[in-house]
Amino acid sequence: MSMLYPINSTSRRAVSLNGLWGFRTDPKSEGLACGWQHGLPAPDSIPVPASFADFYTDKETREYCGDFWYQTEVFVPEEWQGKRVSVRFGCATHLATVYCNGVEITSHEGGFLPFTADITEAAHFGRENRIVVRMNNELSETRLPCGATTVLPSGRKIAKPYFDFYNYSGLQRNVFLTAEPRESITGYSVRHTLLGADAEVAYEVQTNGEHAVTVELADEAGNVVAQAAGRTGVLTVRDAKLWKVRDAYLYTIRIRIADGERVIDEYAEPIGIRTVEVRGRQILLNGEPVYLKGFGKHEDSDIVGRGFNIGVMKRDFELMKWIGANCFRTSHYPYSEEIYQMADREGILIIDEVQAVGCFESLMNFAEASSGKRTAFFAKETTPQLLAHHLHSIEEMIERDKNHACVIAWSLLNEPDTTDPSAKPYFEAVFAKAREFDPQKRPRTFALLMNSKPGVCQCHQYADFLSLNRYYGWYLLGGAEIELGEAAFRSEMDAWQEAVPDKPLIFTEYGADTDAAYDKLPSTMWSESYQIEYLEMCHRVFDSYPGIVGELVWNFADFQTTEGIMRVGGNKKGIFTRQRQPKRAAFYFKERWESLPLDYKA
Ligand code: CKX
Repeated sequence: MSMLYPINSTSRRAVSLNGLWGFRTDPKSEGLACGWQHGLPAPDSIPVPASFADFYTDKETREYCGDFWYQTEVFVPEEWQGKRVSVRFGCATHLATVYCNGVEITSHEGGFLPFTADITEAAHFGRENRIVVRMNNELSETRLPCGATTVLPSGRKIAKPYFDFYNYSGLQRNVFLTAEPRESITGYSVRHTLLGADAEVAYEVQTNGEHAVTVELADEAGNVVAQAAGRTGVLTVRDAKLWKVRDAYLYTIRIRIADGERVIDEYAEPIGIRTVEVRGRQILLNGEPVYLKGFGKHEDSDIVGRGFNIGVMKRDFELMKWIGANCFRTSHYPYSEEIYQMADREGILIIDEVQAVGCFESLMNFAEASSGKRTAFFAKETTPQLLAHHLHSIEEMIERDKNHACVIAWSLLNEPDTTDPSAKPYFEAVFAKAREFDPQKRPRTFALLMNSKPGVCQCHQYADFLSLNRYYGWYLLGGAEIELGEAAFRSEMDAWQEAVPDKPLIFTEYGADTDAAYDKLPSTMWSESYQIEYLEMCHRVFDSYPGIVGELVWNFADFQTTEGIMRVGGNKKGIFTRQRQPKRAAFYFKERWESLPLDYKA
């Protein structure tokens, strides 16, 4: 299935289907038997894109877990006869089956990646058509992200995430109605090589037909700077302007299928030319060392939950630029495609994470983080099913994001259980697949939970660079004991430097929950002063190890989680509030990050 982002071109049409859709929960899973695929009885109206949860004032709907349905009417123009017409979902969380005029079209599993429902056969041209989507947001150990679903005596289902973010669901990203020629470009990839001042862009184009393919590259002024013919080839760019951190130059690649002079299909997209690799203890962009400064983030905001919000996206990028950040991890799932497009434009680096979170049996893994608990999450009867879904999600993520200059690495799991040898074959498969799918062979990593220590972790050898999530001074030895936290932190770092002397190491999480505008003199945990003291301690540690080449603090902003005794209105480790205003720590970061050079530690 093509993962190309919908565009308009001489041959293609993309019409937004965002707006108010019909909505119904289906707690007894009776919708299908009752014929809801033909149309929902008395639907409520709901905005798309958005998560459904936070619109509602009753707890049952907010916490709803089970089957639920969306529907809309789409007009398919008569002049699209002969084209392939599809509905393209940015995501549907977590399971979806799509119907057009009552006819089942397709199903998709995994709530954070796009899919297309080809409605050409079922659609009526020149008329309205009913699109109905049956979805399900239950959690299990066979699907990502992992969790459980419990059933209350009343029959109500409750999601029990093994992860620390709210199980927001629905049509959370842009939806398009698209028309493409029957013979079309279905995908393409680019790989960059720098040759002195010039660059070579090796490309590969996939189509579903036999006609000839041509490819050209235009600079930002629209001048064509390189051309080639054939499904594979090389575009040579003289005096190439490279894509750099916070200094992004974007060429436009234009691919055509033609029959003589007649253009059959045309697809164009901005691309940046850059290389990325790991060498020794450095992460190199265009052959030069980069020190990563930034955040683990979430797609999360008031009212719309995990729904893509173009305004929030803009504000987040402005804040990242203001604070001097250059990188973020898409914790803990691939984000909306528009966010990568913006990162490409802004020159912000992304560590792209697949939704493999919760692979550690615990309601929220921080509770087990420092306990030394040994489990064997990957030795279950259900593991083969989970692995198959995981590999498929990696394939989809890489297919979707492989051409983005901003994506410098793949994060293949967050805080998995790595302490039992049974994890090894699972990791081997996951890391091998990412290497196989990525034409650019980007570095691969995973975020290590506090339990995954040198000598205990069975899996860190698969990562091209190590990504540590560490909370000395918060979950472990915090408050008045922070000096013990620092000592324990340093002794773990000494052990890592010895165990892995030849790979870069970055922090993908460190942080302290902090109530905005709550302070104490002297500081106590949760106060703004403590957050800064905690960060100063962490940075003292980072600054004293040459092998540490990145600091992505947890989290960019406060975010919603499941309710519980550890969380007051969500996770408060944000450097910004959920409303995107600075805590005092933001000013502290701005000073630090603006003074650290890009090649810090080179
Ligand atoms: N890491 C000890 C995963 C994130 C959580 C973060 C936290 C944990 C910490 C694990 O999704 O939010 O507890 O703040």
